[in-house]
Amino acid sequence: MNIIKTFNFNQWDTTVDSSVRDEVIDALEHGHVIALPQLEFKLLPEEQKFLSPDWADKKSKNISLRPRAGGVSGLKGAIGSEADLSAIQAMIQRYADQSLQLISAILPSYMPNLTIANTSFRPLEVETRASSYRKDDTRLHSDAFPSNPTQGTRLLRVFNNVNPYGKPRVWRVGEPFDKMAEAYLPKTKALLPMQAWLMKQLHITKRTRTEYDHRMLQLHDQLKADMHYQQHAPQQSVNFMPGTTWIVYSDQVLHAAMAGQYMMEQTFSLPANALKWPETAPLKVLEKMLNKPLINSR
Ligand code: AKG
Repeated sequence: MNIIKTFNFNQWDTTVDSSVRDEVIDALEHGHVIALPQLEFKLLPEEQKFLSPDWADKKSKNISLRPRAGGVSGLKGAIGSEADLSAIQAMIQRYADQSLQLISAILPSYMPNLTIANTSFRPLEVETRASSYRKDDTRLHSDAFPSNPTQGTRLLRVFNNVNPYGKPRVWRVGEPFDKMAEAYLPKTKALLPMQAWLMKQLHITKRTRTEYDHRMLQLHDQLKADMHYQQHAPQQSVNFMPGTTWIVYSDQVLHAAMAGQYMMEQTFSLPANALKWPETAPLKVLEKMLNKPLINSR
């Protein structure tokens, strides 16, 4: 099965027939990557100078715009004038706005329940020497974050390769989430009593870690630790060429970033119940396998 589903949209505010919208949502929710090779994020002439690793604080790797906190983080301290700071912020904000336009055009049923999360610009070459295996995104994984529990909401991400030298963003994309979970979920454990409460009190987590988050994190870590899985699991390599946009549920699609430099990324979140096919959400897949609820019903 080719996990990449390609469409020829070339406008962020494209007009799409309902039959094509159905194709997009069905493929996306069933774990395909939606590739849009003709949907370019155009940098303005005065923004070309931001295509340099020198702008990034090497510790954070991403230059991020946080919708709630406002402002840009991850910029190297002493670099740039006030004008540069506003210009880089405007560039990232334009990507956020265009990504939202795109979702509104091709996935309009999501709009009432969509939350806009961080937008990032990644000017560094994909890191091949991560500080620990858990942080090594060259290993296949589905997204789960130790300090940032999603509590079951989906992670919908819109990427764009803005490399000016023709260099692709090279990913590996793995097997379907449920196939991986069948093998690895039995090796995960439930939360200990008080564990989630304590982590929240100690500010280890930004909000309460649910059993869902706890199991997703263990799946993430186990996969990254298993070099046999990394090398031998079903997978395909994909080159996302400059000028390509791709959309993916990164909590579901097993992915690894192998090479590339200069990429834009927008994250949205969405409750599992707002999907057209809620049963495809990792939350529902894991709840079905364990035969119990994994989040407190809210
Ligand atoms: C992630 O953000 O989860 C990744 O695996 C990195 C994707 C990329 O940088 O291309």
